[in-house]
Amino acid sequence: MVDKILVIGSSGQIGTELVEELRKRYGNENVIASDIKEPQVIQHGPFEIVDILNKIQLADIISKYKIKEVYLLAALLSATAEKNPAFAWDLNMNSLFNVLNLAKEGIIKKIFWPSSIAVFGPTTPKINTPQYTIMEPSTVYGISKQTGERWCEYYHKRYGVDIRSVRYPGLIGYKSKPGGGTTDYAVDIFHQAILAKKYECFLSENTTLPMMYMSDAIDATIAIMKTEDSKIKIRSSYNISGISFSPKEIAEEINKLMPDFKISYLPDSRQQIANSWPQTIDDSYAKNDWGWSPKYNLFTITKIMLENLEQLLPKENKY
Ligand code: NAD
Ligand code: AKB
Repeated sequence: MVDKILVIGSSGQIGTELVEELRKRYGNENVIASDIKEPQVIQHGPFEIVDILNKIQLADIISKYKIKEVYLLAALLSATAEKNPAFAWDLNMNSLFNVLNLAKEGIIKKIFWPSSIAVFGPTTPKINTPQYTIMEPSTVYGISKQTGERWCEYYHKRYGVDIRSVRYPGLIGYKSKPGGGTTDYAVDIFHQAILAKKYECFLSENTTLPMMYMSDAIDATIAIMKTEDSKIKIRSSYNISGISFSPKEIAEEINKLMPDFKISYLPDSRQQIANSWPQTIDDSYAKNDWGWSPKYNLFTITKIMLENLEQLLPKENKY
């Protein structure tokens, strides 16, 4: 029998695609989607409104479906978190404690919780950023992710909680809109290319950041969860790397398929956040421990994003 899975924050950018893939693998009825808002796309399978900060609601759903595995995706991302640091801290930390404590009590067996490249800060080496290095994040989001990593490791060592985590870079997909991050430009740019043939970027042209196509991120997530327990050596969070590029480089790639696309630059407060993050990531621990390997490069991502958004975005809004 398959263990029942609960995805919390399932209506967001990652949740939308993770639920679809988990259901393909484990069956619609075995994957329960949950969020405080309705799904962005039509999903086939159970959906429940659950506020992760409401312990009673959470306990009810866990018991109703006899949940054994939780993917906790609810969080405020970097840019949104800066607008309300106190609430971001409350949501990002207490959501994690609510789930960790269910595992500590033996009610659930396994947790996936994502960290981020935001755990690194201005004093971290920016090129080929190592797994173990200086970590002085300067955003409330980064501080919450770094603290979360420490608690994950603590709950594993102290209480034997089976928690698995990766530090996602900026994620790019066409199936849903991003939810308030600094790397969102790398999704928005494709929408605006299709809708307006131009894009005003909120980061400067040479701001290089680590990024990844959503399918690679979903593969990494499911792969780390399926890996034999003894092979997961890091219980804080694993570096994983896809590709790295700047706004100028992605615009050049779009121009190869859409020669009349134009980009301009008007950096805002997100520039400072981007400046504090790595440019490239060393993911050798993930490669060695559980065989991580990305498949998509900038060329394939650009082609997939443009082709799919051309079909999906409403014709009447196009240029
Ligand atoms: P998102 O903002 O698109 O989705 C988060 C979802 O959580 C939303 O649907 C939101 O409604 C839901 N949510 C918010 N408060 C909730 C609550 N109280 N109870 C239940 N649900 C609630 O974010 P995402 O991009 O899907 O990211 C998911 C996770 O991955 C987050 O932890 C984020 O930090 C991490 N991450 C994402 C990226 C990325 O590029 N998308 C990169 C690094 C890490
Ligand atoms: C953000 O920009 O906040 C996220 C992340 C890298 O964690 N995409």
